[in-house]
Amino acid sequence: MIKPALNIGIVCYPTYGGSGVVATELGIALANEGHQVHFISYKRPARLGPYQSNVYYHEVSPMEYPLFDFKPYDTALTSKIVDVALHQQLDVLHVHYAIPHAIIGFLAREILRSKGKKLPFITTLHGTDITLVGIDGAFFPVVEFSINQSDEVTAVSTYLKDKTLDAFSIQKNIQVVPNFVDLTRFKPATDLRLKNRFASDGEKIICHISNFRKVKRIGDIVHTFFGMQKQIPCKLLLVGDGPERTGLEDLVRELGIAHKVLFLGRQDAVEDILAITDLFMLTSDHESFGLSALEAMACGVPVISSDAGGLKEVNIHGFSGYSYPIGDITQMTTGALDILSTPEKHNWFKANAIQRASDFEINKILPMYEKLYRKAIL
Ligand code: GMT
Repeated sequence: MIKPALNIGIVCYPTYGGSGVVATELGIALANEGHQVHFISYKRPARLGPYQSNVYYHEVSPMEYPLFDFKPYDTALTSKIVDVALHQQLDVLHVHYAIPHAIIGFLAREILRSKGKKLPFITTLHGTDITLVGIDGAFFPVVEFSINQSDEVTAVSTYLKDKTLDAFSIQKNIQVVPNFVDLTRFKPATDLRLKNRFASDGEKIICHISNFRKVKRIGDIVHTFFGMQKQIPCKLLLVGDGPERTGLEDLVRELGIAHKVLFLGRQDAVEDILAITDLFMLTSDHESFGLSALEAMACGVPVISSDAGGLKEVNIHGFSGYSYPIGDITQMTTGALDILSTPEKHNWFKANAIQRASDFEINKILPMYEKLYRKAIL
């Protein structure tokens, strides 16, 4: 039996953070399945791209008023959800990142209930909304309450589910729905011209992509690369931007490797860069999943990661790469050199990385969300 298409509202951060990327890719995939998808945010999500069928974007712009030192975004977002739900006949709302979106989902649902409209909401927990920010006293009671009030709750890894259950008093079932990757977009390169722009023949490309926050411990990657470049010809591509960038630029100058480290800034087409990469590094302090590592693996790139949080559920030690204790630069250097030591070994890890990434293929994960939406609507 063909199931009817749904009208789905998606609330997310529109910037370069992982939760916004997951929300956007999910919305696009749902639209491709024939659902009507309405993104509600303060800026057009970065990965949304140009017009696509079944995808709509509703911008939230809280008004200015002299009384407001802080513009009341939460109130404006709630009002926008209520408006979209009523006029676009939303069936379900999916909010990504608990703060403040889960409590806003609750408010919108209750306002709509008072108007005779049902709008169940699903909250997806992504990581720092629990591990760093959510547990802070400034947010704790609201996060706990709004998780419990959600019609359905998902977490992107078993680690994050367990963390949430440890930190809060949760009565709801939390379903693990892992992040996903589109293997038709993230795939190994066939045209190596881009690689030649960064590296000369025989030089290996090491890459890291993030929002350059302290939690990513990019200094560990620079120190690992420092050890590697003494042994093999290689270049380090650092993609992204954020508060740590200036300090990292100073560090590579101090180490005398500035000519081998390229800061590429924020990039939209990360798949093109990953496709010409030989080894990816993600050595964070905390990581509930590590989407960039999965995207690298889909491109046939082995990963050196820390064993933080959900990262070890993604990168399998000794198979798709190596996973080491946080901050263990010595082992990370040895492991990276081992993966790249011979073409045969490198190819073995590359093939395994693709195989592991295929466990998270978007077509395997999308039905889990669709099933949850239909359950919440009942
Ligand atoms: O840390 C980031 O890059 C941003 C953050 C977010 O929520 O925007 O990412 C979290 O969600 C991603 C998507 O689910 C996960 O892949 C990241 O592991 C997670 N970050 C942390 O847990 C630090």
